[in-house]
Amino acid sequence: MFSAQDDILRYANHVADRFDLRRDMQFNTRIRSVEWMEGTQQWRLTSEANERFEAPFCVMATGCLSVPVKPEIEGAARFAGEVYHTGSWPTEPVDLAHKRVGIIGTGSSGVQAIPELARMAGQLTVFQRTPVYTMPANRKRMRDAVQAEFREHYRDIRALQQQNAGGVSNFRPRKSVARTDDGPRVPMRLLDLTPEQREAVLQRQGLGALLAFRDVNSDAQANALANDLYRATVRRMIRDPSTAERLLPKTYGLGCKRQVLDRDYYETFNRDNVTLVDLAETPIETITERGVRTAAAHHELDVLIYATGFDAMTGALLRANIRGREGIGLAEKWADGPVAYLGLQMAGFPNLFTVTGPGSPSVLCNMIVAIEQHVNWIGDCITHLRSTGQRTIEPRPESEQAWIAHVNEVAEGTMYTAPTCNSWYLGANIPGKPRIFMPYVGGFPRYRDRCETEATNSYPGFVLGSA
Ligand code: NA7
Repeated sequence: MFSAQDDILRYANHVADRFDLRRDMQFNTRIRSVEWMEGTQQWRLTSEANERFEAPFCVMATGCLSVPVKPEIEGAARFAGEVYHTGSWPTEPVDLAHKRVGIIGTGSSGVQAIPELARMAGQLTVFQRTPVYTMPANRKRMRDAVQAEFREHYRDIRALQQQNAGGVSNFRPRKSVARTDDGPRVPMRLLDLTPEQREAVLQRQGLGALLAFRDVNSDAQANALANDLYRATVRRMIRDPSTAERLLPKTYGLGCKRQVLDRDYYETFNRDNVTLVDLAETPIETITERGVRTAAAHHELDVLIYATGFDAMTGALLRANIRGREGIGLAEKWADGPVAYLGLQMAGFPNLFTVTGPGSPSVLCNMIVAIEQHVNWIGDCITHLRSTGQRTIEPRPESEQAWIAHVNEVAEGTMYTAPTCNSWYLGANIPGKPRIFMPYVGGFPRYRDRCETEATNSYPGFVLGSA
């Protein structure tokens, strides 16, 4: 359960080989511009090596979290030690033994890297700007009996994924007795439990149990209670009370940011070789040749690791320099935030498709399920155009506007968009990026039905052109 990066990479390579996909792939090719040629009704892509490619359709499958970002910190270029970003970690092993390592950032990447780094490094200094809510991942080896049952029910699992808001099956093996109690199957309300019952649930199931209560994500009072229970539990896990206080999130609630899962995160701060620096108290003033200077101290480092996240959802699309009809750039169209229909297409950009684009379930759905649905929809759409003698498709501007209004409406009132919440879902991690909730929170089945209605009715929300 919870495959590691090397497992997932091996699986991706296996799929590429098994289905003979490599003959259609060109690696190490960064596209620097994507232009619509009105005369030929083709997209022209130009690579950094000035190779040109022309095609009637262009599918941007550029990923939601594929552009790592480093904050601009004064003096950063001066640092003479090794520098890494968690999102572009080298493929060759990095030797950290006996080194003084610093890490900036405590999102998923930081939280998951910190315990590993603490085991490998001589000293680890964690620079934390905002504390995080993190739950134990309970990563464990999948037992053979469990795996056999997943295989046996493979088709049912795929069908169940289609019916679930997050594209997950929630399949639980029956034959093998689950060794841990994973929590209530039917979500209960936290507010319905007595204090003793709450304590018993936490004791039995750990912190992750808080996420199983349906009111924690929808009711401010339940959310505040869950946040208190979370903090009380974490206080008991950390030996040094002042470190514990610094690690506790207090300015926002559970459910605002993408849920982080960890292994041994809090326990790591009980190690002698780990130091927490709270940037809220002592901000970074500058990076020097030999380390990081905060308002309180100079931290000498051999290695500096940025776990500072990604320009999410729109970053890769905006960097590709896409120009549609009349040479209008995507950056111009999206100056106030991403505008697209169903997260699949943009008015003014005919025959350009985005896979898991902003305004689609994307990162709020099992990504494989979301990607598969988009790829199938795009494939069917191109087949439809070809079989009906049409050459172009793009959304009607009014469809885009109505969809954006709906995307905003369903996000309204959720913990994701609470005024105290800052997350990459909102673009809040990138200075100057418009604050817009980018993924579609209305659930995968509802979204898929909407896409299917478009296809079965010959795309009424789009304009189709024959020449
Ligand atoms: P995230 O979740 O965006 O986290 C980035 C972290 O870096 C977060 O703790 C930030 O603090 C911190 N950060 C960013 N800029 C700075 C500066 N200038 N100074 C100090 N700290 C900073 O990225 P991840 O890579 O962890 O995870 C992204 C997704 O990948 C994750 O949700 C999973 O879906 C996989 P902040 O909270 O902004 O104060």
